[in-house]
Amino acid sequence: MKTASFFALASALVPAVTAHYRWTSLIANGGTTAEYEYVRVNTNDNSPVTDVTSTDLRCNVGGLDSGPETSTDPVTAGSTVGLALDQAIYHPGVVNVYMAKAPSGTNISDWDGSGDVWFKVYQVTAVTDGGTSVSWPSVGMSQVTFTLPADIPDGEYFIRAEDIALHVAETYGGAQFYISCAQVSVTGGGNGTPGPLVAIPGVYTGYEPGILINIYDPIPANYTQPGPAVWSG
Ligand SMILES: *[C@@H]1O[C@H](CO)[C@@H](O)[C@H](O)[C@H]1NC(C)=O
Ligand SMILES: *[C@@H]1O[C@H](CO)[C@@H](O)[C@H](O)[C@H]1NC(C)=O
Ligand SMILES: [Cu+2]
Repeated sequence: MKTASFFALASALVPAVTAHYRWTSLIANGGTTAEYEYVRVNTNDNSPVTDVTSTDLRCNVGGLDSGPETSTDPVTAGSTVGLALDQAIYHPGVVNVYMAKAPSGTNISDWDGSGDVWFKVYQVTAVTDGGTSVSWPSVGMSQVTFTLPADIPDGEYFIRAEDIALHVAETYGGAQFYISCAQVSVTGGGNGTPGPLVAIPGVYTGYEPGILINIYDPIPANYTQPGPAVWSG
């Protein structure tokens, strides 16, 4: 998914680690938790998902099977939560964070996140200036955090982080999705109505202007963040 010269460069800059940055750890209760303690482990070493119609888009390859070995972290509504990466993001692109609430009575370790259940809680978009330059603030980030809305209903949720790498996104299927799902149990919440709700897969067609895009030529004069609006409670 990358050129030989890029791989050599990345290898030189980031020695002795897996090829790609991975969302490995939940951030909650004032700290960063152990790798894959509360994050569902994948089986593809985080090679990117490129098929937006695949269920792999939901929690990465293998992520629908690794729930039983993943713990669920208690968190409080209104507190700061997030996901941390094993190394900083190095592809130009954008980040979305979605959540989905397991049906009451369903153990989230056994849940597959299917249906129109996902809402966006946070995003990192591009910065454009009318076509002279574009910057990607997610590059260099090694974590994203956000405030859990105070009125989010109590229950068990996925927190799903998604980096959409756009360096070879000029052809259909070229955008690369780096994904992980964490498991949390929210208490102290309220009666908010998270939304708009979308399905994953389903939320993207792959033809969105922010997904099927040449980010180099011409330099984008504007950028449309993929996915629904952020719900902030
Ligand atoms: C949910 O399932 C996991 C994995 O099977 C288990 O360890 C955990 O105790 C269950 N949680 C509850 C609240 O039953
Ligand atoms: C920029 O704005 C135009 C006009 O609204 C739109 O057609 C185009 O898709 C946008 N480009 C991006 C990358 O969002
Ligand atoms: Cu890559």
